[in-house]
Parts: sequence; C-alpha cells; structure tokens
Amino acid sequence: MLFQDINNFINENQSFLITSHIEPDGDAIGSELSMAIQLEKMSKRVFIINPEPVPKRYRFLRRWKDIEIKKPRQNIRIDASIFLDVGNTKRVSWIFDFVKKKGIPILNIDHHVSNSLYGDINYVDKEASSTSECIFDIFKALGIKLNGEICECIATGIITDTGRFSFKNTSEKTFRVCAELSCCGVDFSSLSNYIYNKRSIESIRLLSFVLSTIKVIEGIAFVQLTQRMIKESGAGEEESEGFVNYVLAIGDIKSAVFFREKSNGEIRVSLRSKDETINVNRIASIFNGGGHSQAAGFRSFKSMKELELEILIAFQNIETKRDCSY
Ligand SMILES: [Mn+2]
Repeated sequence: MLFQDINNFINENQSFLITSHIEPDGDAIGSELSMAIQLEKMSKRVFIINPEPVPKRYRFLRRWKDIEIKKPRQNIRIDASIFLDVGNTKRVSWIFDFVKKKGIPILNIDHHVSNSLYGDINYVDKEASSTSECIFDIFKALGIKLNGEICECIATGIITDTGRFSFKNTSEKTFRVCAELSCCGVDFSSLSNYIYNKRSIESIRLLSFVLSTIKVIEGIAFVQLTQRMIKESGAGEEESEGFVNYVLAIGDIKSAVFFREKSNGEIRVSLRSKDETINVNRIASIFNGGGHSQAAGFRSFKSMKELELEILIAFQNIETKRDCSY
C-alpha cells in the first residue's frame, strides 16, 4: 500500500533532502515548505535544496529562507530525498545526478500527467490540482494533524496551481481540501493579496513590454520576453511568472505561447490551452518537454522565429489527428 510505503520511508530515515523544479512556482515552494515543516516536527533533519532561488512573491512565507540553492557539504549525511512537483528529472538540474551518485532513495510526489515515475516510491495523482493537494492527502492518510503554517503553505500551492480556482484542475475535492484549510485558519483573501497584489512597478513595466509583442496566428497568441526587456524594465527575471495567463484573457484564442529568452540564449516556452480538446502536454512532449494537458512547457536553443513555425505545425498536426479520430 502506497501510503504505508510513504509512512515507512519517512519513519525509517532520519535526514532528508527536499527539492523541486527550476523556475519554482507557488506549488513547488508550498509543497516543499509544508513537507519540511512537518518532517522537522517529527524531529527529522531537513535540507531543502532547489536548482533556482525562491521568487520574491513567495518570500512572505516565513520559512522561505530555509530553501538553499547550493550543494550540501560533503560530510553531511542524507538518508533519503523527496522530489516535489517534479514531472521530469531534467527539471531539477544537477540535483538528480547528485542524489543518484550518492545512492539516495527518492520519494516522488507529483501531479503531472507527464511524470516519468523516476522515484523508488512514486505517488503521482494526476487528478490532484497540485502537489500541495497531494501532500494534504498524504498527511491526512497518515493521520498527521496539520498546523496553521503548514496549511498556509499548502493553500499557496493550491491557489497558484489552480490559477485562483479557475483552471480545469480545480475539482470538488480541491474545494473540500480548501474548506478544511480555511477551518485551520488560512485566510485565503490575504494569502491571495500576498501572492498577486504585491508586484513591483518594474515587473508591471516588464509585463507591458511583453504584452506589446502579442500576435495571434490561427487562434494561437504568441508573446515574447527578451533579455533586453528585462534590462530596460529593471525587473528580476523570475518576475515574469504568470504573464502567459494575461494573454489567455483574449476571447478569440484557443491557446497561448510564451517565449522567454534566458541570459544563455536558451528559450523557455510556456504553452497554455483554453480549449479542452487541445492537449498542450502533447505539443510540449514533441519538443522533449511536458506538463499538464492545459499548461505545459519545454526548453530549446532554437530561435523564437524557428520555434514559432515548428509550434504552429505541431498544433496543426495534433488537430488533424484529433479530427481523424472522430
Ligand atoms: Mn504543480
């Protein structure tokens, strides 16, 4: 039984490495902190190590400073690792190799449809709104009583991964979980305020630059962010999280594509679908990426122009395939 395996995994180990994906979002940070706080309550030693720093918008969570981005010292003992919200081990950068080389077992807790089941124990619930919701379910099944701080971290993950309860992954169960979190004292209004209404003026300026690039081709909206825009706006690179969702406000589009140029020239591509019949996880997987059916992404060193063309073709292909199947 899976919950029993997780229970043993936690009980039999004393020190844990917790990690999550590059470009950490609210679900990554929320699930990590909730797990870490609980393990510490159980007198475990915990190291939270991420490939990239915590975005400013999540630094209202009291424990964010516990998240480190450097390799642990050689002499530190780590018995086990927990990968949270990581569909694919490429998304944790050097950390997967580090863990494998040391022979540290992995507990994989996730909700991505594209999860490659790389763990020694895999808890992958594709129906869950978020990894944070998975954590809630696990704690509940193990009879763990949650404190207010843990509830707040879980709520942060659920709010952000459901787009404030508006995406398809928002289920009846998600609301039931949130009702319980609310009973535990989580103030959803002030939490949303911290997450969404504390942007810097620089990040809004950056948003205006990004939105000015918009073009719509065959029902797909394309927007882009360049290194130059980051410099001119004065915003931090991680402050563009969620920009793609603004584009989805256009009524006449079915999908949105957001290109982000990194300082090494790599392009990170975020794909969003408003149309249930268009599965962007399938598009992302063509380019060796992954995610969810309505939100996915991949990385590439090709130019934005080349990628735009290839993505258009990919969309056409999955649409014709769909037509044929009827
Ligand atoms: Mn997630």
